[in-house]
Amino acid sequence: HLPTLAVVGATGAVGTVMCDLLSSRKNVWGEIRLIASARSVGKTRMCRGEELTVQALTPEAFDGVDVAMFDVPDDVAVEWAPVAASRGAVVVDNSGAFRMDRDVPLVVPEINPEQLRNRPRNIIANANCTTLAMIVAIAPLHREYGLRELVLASYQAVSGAGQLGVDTLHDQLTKVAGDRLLGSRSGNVRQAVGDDLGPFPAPLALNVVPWAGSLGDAGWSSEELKMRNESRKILGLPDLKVSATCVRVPVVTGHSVAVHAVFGTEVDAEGAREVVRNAPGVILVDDPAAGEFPMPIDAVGTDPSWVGRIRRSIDDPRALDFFITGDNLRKGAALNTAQIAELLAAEFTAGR
Ligand code: 2RA
Repeated sequence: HLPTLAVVGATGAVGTVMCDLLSSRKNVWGEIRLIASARSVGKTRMCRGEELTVQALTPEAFDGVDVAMFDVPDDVAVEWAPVAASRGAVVVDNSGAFRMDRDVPLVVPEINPEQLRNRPRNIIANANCTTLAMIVAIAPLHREYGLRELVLASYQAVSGAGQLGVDTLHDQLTKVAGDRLLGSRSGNVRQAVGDDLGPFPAPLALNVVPWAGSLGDAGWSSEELKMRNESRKILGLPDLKVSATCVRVPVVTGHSVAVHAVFGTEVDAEGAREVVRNAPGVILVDDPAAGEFPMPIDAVGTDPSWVGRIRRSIDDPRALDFFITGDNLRKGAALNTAQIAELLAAEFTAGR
């Protein structure tokens, strides 16, 4: 018998992509159970060609479940992931609640699949979408050149803040469309957009907002701290220097990161391109003369992280500058979760 899968948070932005992925990837699952909060119970979703009815989040919903994917807010994950684990499920959690827990591996299948075995709590964490989009390209370069430091600037899409983020941007774009004075000295974007900012601290339409997440220590945002802490854990480099500035941009889906990476040895751009060409989960899109660079409008809906603009730093022969774009709902969330869950499914199938 094939393993039973539960998808918790099945009706959110990530859950919806998850159902698409489960319908298009190799089918390794027996029963699939969709689970969500009270307001979604009874809704139906197409998954793998079957119409499934969303069930309530209760302890009993996990009975007989082998693998449970969670895409819910941190506080819900803190309460419910241990419940699912106590009922015998292995949990793959996409919230921030467990990522830095020493007893919870933070797994990216292309980079550290061996960590999957080390799961005393039967919980495995999925990294933050901004970290994930970037790290699949950083890891092979680290293996080649020995990473010492990362200086990062993100360009994050509104779907990172869920469906409400997407709806907010589209509503704002409607409000600012057509007024050619907006964004100049004589046209006030704040006024045109009004007070409804959705999940963001400022208007996103015709703007960039240097903020994502909540306020952490010393002025750093939670998103910036995640990029640092999660990169260190995934790469197994506890002393890696990381400085990130996280910025929200008026893009629907596709997180991008501008990277300045300093290595232990001298680097060259063509060598780095070769590394990226041969690495799993990334594609090289690096021909500026032909107008080819990584961009969200092209990367959305695709699995790999797109890497381009690779240059050796002019002033440091050990440093590379480059640009990465990845679909924050796919590799950034649902796809990485699905890949981890498929490795677990293979364990179940082999063990039976
Ligand atoms: C964002 N990374 O883009 C966050 C969501 N997990 O808002």
